[in-house]
Amino acid sequence: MTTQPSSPLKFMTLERHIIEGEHLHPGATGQYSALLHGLSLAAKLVWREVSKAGLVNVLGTTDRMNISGDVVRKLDEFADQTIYRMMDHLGHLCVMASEENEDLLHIPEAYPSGKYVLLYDPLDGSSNIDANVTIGSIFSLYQRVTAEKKPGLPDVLQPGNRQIGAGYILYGPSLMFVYCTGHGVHGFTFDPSVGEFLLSHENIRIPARGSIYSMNEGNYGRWNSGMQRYARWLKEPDEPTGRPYSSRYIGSLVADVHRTLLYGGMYCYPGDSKHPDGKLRLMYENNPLAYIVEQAGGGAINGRQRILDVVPNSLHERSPLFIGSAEEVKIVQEFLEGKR
Ligand code: AFP
Repeated sequence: MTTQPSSPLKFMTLERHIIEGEHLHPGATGQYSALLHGLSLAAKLVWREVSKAGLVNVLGTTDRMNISGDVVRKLDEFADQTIYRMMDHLGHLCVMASEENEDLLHIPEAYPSGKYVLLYDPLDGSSNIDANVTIGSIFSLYQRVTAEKKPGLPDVLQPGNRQIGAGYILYGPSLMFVYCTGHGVHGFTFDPSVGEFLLSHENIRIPARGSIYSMNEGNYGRWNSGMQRYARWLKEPDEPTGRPYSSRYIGSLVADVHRTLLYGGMYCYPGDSKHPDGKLRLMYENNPLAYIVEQAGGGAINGRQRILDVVPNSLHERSPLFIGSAEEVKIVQEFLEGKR
């Protein structure tokens, strides 16, 4: 007996999804789509290397420190160069900036320059690499704002609310590409048997509330009193509010935020007495993730204001981050403002 599927099977590749997205913008030239396509190709190349970690000589550190004072690992360097080389010759970018490089990354003169700007964190959570824990790449896209021949800092130092797209790639048990161009947040899982990213998480919406919190509580003693009160509140038993919450902390921001996006809850990286602005980078980590989480119905603040409204002063500036379910962000904000 043959059985007919009750509804036709729909396989949506990332490529087709990007093109369908382009059709929502009459007059689109395809340049923006080409950028997303380039990034998805870079993801596969980085994944190829990450998935061999442990077998070939890609684990461990280089002898360099990056601008943030972190030791550069071999895979950091590989991911950084792979993304740059994949994107530099497409003709759609005018400039790039990467968490691993102190200065702007200009497009070589031999290649045409375009109207878009790319910021990226090539390998977030890289201190987890050697333990085979999920890591990721994060990217953020802007439109060029300067008119001079050579693009400059103003093109890159734009507030997060000017992003025209953002996404991340997760190198975990499977390879995932999650992106948003202002029309919902969509997740694609790589199917190695066909070599394609296939739509697996359509229109992700973050639950309005959650019962998981994620923070490095080793820093508790250096937090301000509002943050300490909040951390204690999360652990107090209280049935009506679902407390105590569960604690989960991977230590790869991109993976912690991905879990928060799917399950709901709260991720916090506050400033403390030693590092008043925390550890995370506004341009490469906080802005793209805030854009995605907000587009999925959640929120992201730095304790004083919405992350996306912060006007950046420098390429590598750090900022506290409180990101997650809309209701949970309101609660933490009340603690930080001393209202609880
Ligand atoms: P790396 O990419 O240098 O490993 O930075 C990772 C990170 O910025 C973020 O992904 C983690 O959530 C955070 O640092 C972990 O840092 P702590 O050790 O302070 O919790």
